[in-house]
Amino acid sequence: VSKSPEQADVASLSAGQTHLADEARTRLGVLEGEAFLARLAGVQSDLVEALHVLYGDAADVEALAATLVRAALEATASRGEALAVLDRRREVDPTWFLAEDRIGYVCYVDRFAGDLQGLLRHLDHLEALGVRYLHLMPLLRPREGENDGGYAVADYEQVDPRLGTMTDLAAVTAAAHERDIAICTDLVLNHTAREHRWAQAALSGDPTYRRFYRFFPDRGGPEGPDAYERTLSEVFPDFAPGSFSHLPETDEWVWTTFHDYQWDLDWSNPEVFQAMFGVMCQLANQGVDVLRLDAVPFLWKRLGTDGQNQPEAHRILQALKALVRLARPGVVLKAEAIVGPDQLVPYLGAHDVYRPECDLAYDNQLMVMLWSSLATRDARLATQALQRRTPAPDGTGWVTYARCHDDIGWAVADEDARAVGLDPHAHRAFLAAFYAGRHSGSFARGIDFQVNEVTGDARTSGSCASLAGLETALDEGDEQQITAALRRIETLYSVVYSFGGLPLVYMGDELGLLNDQGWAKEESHAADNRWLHRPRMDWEAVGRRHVQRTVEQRCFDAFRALGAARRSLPALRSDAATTVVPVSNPHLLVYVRRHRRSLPLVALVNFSDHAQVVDLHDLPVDGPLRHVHSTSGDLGQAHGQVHLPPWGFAWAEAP
Ligand code: OTU
Repeated sequence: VSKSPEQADVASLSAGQTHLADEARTRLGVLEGEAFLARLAGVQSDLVEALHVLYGDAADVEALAATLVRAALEATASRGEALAVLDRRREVDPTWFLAEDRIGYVCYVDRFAGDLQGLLRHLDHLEALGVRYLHLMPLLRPREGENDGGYAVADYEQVDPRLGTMTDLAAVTAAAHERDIAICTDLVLNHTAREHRWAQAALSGDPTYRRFYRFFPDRGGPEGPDAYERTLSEVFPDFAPGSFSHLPETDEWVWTTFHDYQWDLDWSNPEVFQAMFGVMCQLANQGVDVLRLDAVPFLWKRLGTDGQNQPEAHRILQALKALVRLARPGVVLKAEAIVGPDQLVPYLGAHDVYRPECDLAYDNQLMVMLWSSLATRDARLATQALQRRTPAPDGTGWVTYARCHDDIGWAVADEDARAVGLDPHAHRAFLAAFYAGRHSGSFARGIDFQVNEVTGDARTSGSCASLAGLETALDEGDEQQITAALRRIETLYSVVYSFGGLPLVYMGDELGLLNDQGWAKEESHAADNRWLHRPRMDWEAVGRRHVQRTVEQRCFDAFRALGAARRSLPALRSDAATTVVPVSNPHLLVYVRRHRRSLPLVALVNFSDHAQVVDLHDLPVDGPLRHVHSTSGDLGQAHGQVHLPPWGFAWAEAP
């Protein structure tokens, strides 16, 4: 019987393992050594298969796999006792990050607390909100000047000195772990800053590092920039047009999907893979629990495609996942892929055959549907789009959110828009106009981001509160409008907390922080209006949350109550099943969450300025509902109906 090359490599990797087995037992002790070897047995075929697809032509896969496994062993051996304990706990409870009490928060370290030491002094604020997962925005040393909010990394081995040191990071993760808060940090895989030592070595002609990036002598030729750009789409058409940049030093072109100072790595080079796995191990061993893998759709390039979601990009993630499972089984990978749902679910491992890949992925579609429903006062598009989705595979989950540090791209699928009688292009244009406040009757105060002159598409910047109408209402001093805006924020987040996924609160949303009007004053930010919604934390506003009837108190307490309710019910776990239920009232989004450890939970959401009635006959339930949490504190249940206030929501247990 002849073996496929993959099988042959797995076999010889195993043969070389008598040696490895001894080494593992010596390095880790008998119990940990056996655990490592058992994990290796579980991941090695995934690893070898992926490496074959990626590097079978270019490298000796067996040797490469052996080197990577040794690096994983090294990481296991050096992780420290506290992290070894965490790994063990999470091996026993592998869905720890999907539990009902995992509520997330995301902030820039400097904007939230000055630096990493400062962060240690502000953990109480997070604790009060019920936070058990903290995403710290990019914190490795970026290039000087413009650095895309830290997404242009000049050194993966150093923390941004303005924020602290690797030792400070380890102190933050240790302090967070004491409070059962998991720490997430960014890992930018697709590109480095042009100031990174790899890029600088490449620029000075070092052949090893020239192979880390993609250089072109000119724009022409069958595989030159012009040929690629025929099908690539632009991410930043406004301030960084095209996907290649000219280098005056060497008079050649380099691949730059994002800004000209962010050089795309060439992942078809196995040395890039090895180097990045080293970076992962280092971060994991500072106690980082979750790695947010930035811009993963772009990792593999192919002529004649849009350069996103290539099968090899998935293989890279599968190989990295296999190695992380081996080295630090308690560490979770989160995919940042802002792509359509059909392209997105595969990042959670859902291929024809399930292959472990990322554990979490951002639910961009839910976010867009929430804002769309808010603008139109109509939930039919959301119902249509959300009910036909493929669920996340077992053991994985979504990250749900209303706002993040990026703009909102109006990703409404043509098919969904048409199914509810909307013109897709017109609806996307309406949403951009509405949220930029260009539509009469709009409550929103955002601004356009990256208007694409060719397609006419526009995206939107703005904080949750300003987009939800709080800024307008406060300016007008209209108490009724202030209440409406606060309800919109609460109701949006009620979905974020309950739809199915790890909810992420974007810093400031819990206090209704408005747009940062001074965003353009910082020179390195002036070209990028996403800084409109990246304010500094307002600690006076935090103080006002203790003062009755302030905006901050009303907002913060609403978030707290959502958290408390979520923690009380397994049906609100991130991995409980979600079913969207179409109902006759167009203003309502209705969904049911089911988990074997509790009764089904019905969520009712009213996207209208007026009170609405829900008919129990419309719902898949057999009797009266039991109130769990809601805007008004009760269901107003009478004569087989439930009453929802304007912009209100209700959660109820169903018999
Ligand atoms: C990410 O976003 C980050 O979130 C951005 O802040 C960075 O600028 C960017 O990467 C470059 O590092 O295009 O508009 O499918 O959509 O990676 C945001 C993923 C982006 C991309 C996403 C990117």
